[in-house]
Amino acid sequence: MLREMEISRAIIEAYTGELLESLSLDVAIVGAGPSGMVAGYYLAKNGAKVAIFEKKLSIGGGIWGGAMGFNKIVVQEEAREILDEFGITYKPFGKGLYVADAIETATTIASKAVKAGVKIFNMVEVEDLVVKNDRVAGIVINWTPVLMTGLHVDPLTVEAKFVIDSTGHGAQISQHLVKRGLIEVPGEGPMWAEKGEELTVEHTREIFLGLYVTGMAANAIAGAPRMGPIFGGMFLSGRKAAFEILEKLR
Ligand code: 48F
Repeated sequence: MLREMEISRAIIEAYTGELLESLSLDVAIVGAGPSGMVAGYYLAKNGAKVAIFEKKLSIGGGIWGGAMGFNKIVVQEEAREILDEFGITYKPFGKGLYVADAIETATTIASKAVKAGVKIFNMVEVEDLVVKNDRVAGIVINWTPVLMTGLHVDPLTVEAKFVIDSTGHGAQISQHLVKRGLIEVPGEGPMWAEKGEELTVEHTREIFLGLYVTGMAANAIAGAPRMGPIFGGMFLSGRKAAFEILEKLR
């Protein structure tokens, strides 16, 4: 017999079990865009306890639309090995550029990350950071619809040894330290693809004890140029953050 109550119980038990299990993490990643999911994959694959919190219903961030809705992305030679690691198909285009399908890229990275052990909590917005003794020690979470509707509902907290701000262009998580006068975020500069790609990886780092930045958030922190629909820098940035954090966790 199909009992509605049993369906509800299955969902609630499975979800709350994973949420309880994720209340204390090695790494809490904020944002399920390319840099966050790639970081999560390498962290989980190498034994870290990691979860991604994504405010939207869908994962993938800026991957889906390619550019202007042409759902293809470009990846440069330096990051080809990451496409290979994930098993994403691509075609060469000119010298040192590869074109991949945006839908295949988003779904494959997400699938590999989840199968590596990353828990993804979608529809959960990170609204603040926990900071103790001058170190980021966790995240403050709430349901996205609660924040969208402006309901006065207090949040919950997840503790983490490291937090990664992978929230893209606005570096939304780092902004919580800006408003407390703890760091400065100049915001990203105008388009310059080559420089932007290079600087994204260079500026992927721990900007405050316990807080890493990846992808476009790393650009915003550094005032580096935006680069449009080329994604190699996002992938390399996620991988760099993962390996630096793994080293520190050891
Ligand atoms: O913007 P996004 O894709 O981040 P990224 O990894 O990649 C940037 C590229 O997609 C593209 C580009 C490069 O060529 O310019 O834009 O830097 O993904 C960021 C994710 O973070 C989520 C947001 O919904 C998106 O899916 N996000 C943002 N703020 C929060 C959040 C928050 N406060 N809590 C939870 N998720």
